[in-house]
Amino acid sequence: MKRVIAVHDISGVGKCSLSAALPILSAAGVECNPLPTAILSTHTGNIEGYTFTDLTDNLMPSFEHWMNLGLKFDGLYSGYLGSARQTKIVENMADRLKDALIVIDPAMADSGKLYVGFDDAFVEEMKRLCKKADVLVPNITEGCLLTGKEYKPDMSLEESDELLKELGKIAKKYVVLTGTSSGKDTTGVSVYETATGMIKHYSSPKYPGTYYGTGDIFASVLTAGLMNGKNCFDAAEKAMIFTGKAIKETYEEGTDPRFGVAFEKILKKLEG
Ligand code: PXL
Repeated sequence: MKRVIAVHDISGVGKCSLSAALPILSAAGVECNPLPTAILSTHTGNIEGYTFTDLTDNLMPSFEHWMNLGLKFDGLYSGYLGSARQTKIVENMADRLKDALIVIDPAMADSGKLYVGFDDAFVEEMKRLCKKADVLVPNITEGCLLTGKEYKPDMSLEESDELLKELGKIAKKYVVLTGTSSGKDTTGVSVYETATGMIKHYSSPKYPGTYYGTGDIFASVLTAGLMNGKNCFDAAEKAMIFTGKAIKETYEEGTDPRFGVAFEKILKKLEG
């Protein structure tokens, strides 16, 4: 069985980060070893009063313990980090896991804005970490921050292709850019292969509202697909379809989208 270290926070409510990575990778038959970066009561998006406990000092000792046990890891999958110092720690892990696929979601911003708690200095640190990515998985806002391009809410596919190519100078093998769109009723993903310059676009219906945690669901299904031997284009398409279905379930249920999407109902689609 393939084994992946997942370096994300755990938010008790919100179905993002490790609360998505663990069930999704497990359902897809991949062992997920969580390395929590912080513990929060909820995610930080549009919710007041959340608690935050930083776990920076636990990261390297846990990793060293796993190395001392002689464990082999097939992937390192990082997402929301709890402090700027954690970017260097994850870089160090990436350097030491020579045979692992490094998947980095620079989870720090959306809709043109940095998440609460992050600043320009963090973006600079994240830029360095992203150079370690075999597969880099930013949304449009994060892509703009990583490349210094100005954020525009409704980028055309031509514009997002330019952004993809710039991001391709950072990532080693693939860039999977989320939130690209060919029209106002669609959202989708674009995949860029650095070795060939090939770009493919996949699109899905767009639902009104902001659905929190969907970036983490997407990146987790993508990572599972890559671990299970899919190529990056097919893995990204599958992840988009899965995330779209989870959003549709939630939209139809009419629950508060701040508390996450109903991916549990469709987890079985990841089996086999
Ligand atoms: O889904 C991204 C994410 C992860 N973790 C925390 C967050 C967010 C987005 O707001 O706040 C704690």
